[in-house]
Amino acid sequence: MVTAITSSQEAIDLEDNYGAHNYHPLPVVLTRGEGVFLWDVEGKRYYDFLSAYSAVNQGHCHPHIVQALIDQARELTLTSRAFYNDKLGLAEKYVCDTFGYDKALFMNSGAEANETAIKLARKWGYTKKGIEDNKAIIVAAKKNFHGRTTSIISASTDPSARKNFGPFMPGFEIVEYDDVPALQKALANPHVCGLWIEPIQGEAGVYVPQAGYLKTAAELCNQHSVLLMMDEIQTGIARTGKMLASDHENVRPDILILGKALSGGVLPVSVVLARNEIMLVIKPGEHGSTFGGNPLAAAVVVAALQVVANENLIENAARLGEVFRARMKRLIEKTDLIKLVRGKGLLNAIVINDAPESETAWNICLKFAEHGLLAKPTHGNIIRLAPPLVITEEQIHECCDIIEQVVLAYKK
Ligand code: IF1
Repeated sequence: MVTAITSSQEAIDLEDNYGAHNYHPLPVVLTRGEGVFLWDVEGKRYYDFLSAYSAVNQGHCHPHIVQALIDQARELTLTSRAFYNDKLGLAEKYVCDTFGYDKALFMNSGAEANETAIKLARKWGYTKKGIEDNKAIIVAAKKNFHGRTTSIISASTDPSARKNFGPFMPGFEIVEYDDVPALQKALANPHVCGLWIEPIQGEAGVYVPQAGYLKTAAELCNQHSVLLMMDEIQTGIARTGKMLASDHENVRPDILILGKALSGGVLPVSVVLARNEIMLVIKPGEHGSTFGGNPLAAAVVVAALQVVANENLIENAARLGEVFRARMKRLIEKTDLIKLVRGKGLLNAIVINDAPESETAWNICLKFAEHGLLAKPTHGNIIRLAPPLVITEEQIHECCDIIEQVVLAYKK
């Protein structure tokens, strides 16, 4: 009976033999994390340039967050919402004050928060906008990523997310992202209750819409009495150099959806925020979750958001994002392996100059790992580069040196 892992290969074999094959990880087995660093079971240290898809913006195992977790775990972890607990209200107030909303509804995964937003928008559509029964439509964007549930993938345009998983949920209309005329047309339909978008499309390869798109989308929603449902699960909590990516255009979504870094990565917590007139359409018994709003999560959320404020993570992401993109732009002048760099704050991607289906991005990531930096390719030969926001300027330069060294030495 194996009780502890002694080599990377052993861990890889175990996962391969006993785990479902729903992922294709880089061949690195991690055992410890601290701040911007991860260590594998052989003791090699890496810079983390994925941050668990932006869930560990505060850095791995942040002491303030871990302390809150331990303290609360000793007191009370779960009661269900059949009863009140003495931590949930504090966390609800904290997130409402932080993001400027009246009400919060806590769930666990990002997918669940998006499901919650869909139910909220539909019920608002029927009870407030007066949409005919079962006719509500939510407008979503091409190349979106909102999670893995059967309803959510019904709005996906990614064949690998959908193929053989039908039949699909009706009630979604898909429009081109970053396309104002398409929005004007779609939102004019009186059956539309919500526009459901990401302010920057993460999975699509950190695709940043043109300046003004979000602002115009918000105005069109207002004009047509449609709720703007913003999925900031990946872009929120300081990642893009503002608390929310929507803040870059001073847009206030009607329904704000957060997850990932809301807990600093120590446990799954998501939340949906809205004004009273929207949130209060859901009545007791109509929505919920066994674990949603548990006191352990509530204590962790407050600590995780305190770290964002105490350690100036917004300013750090904004400033170091500029440094990072400037370094990448200089690198692009020295190589034709990279086509472009794009992103905001510390959510960035480099686009590799090769066929989307080629293995170049994957092979470059293997080389990055050899040189002590972990990143993962996304669709279409794009590498997302998103370190924890606690990274220092000196460390950013060291990481840019690694990226530069690997890219300039790379032979196709
Ligand atoms: C996986 C991507 C990132 C998200 C947005 C909702 C969710 C996500 C904007 C769902 C989750 C993750 C999930 C992870 C891969 C990852 C991802 F490459 F698929 F697109 F981050 F870039 N909205 N994104 O990005 O949240 O239910 O997972 O908590 O393997 O599915 P969840």
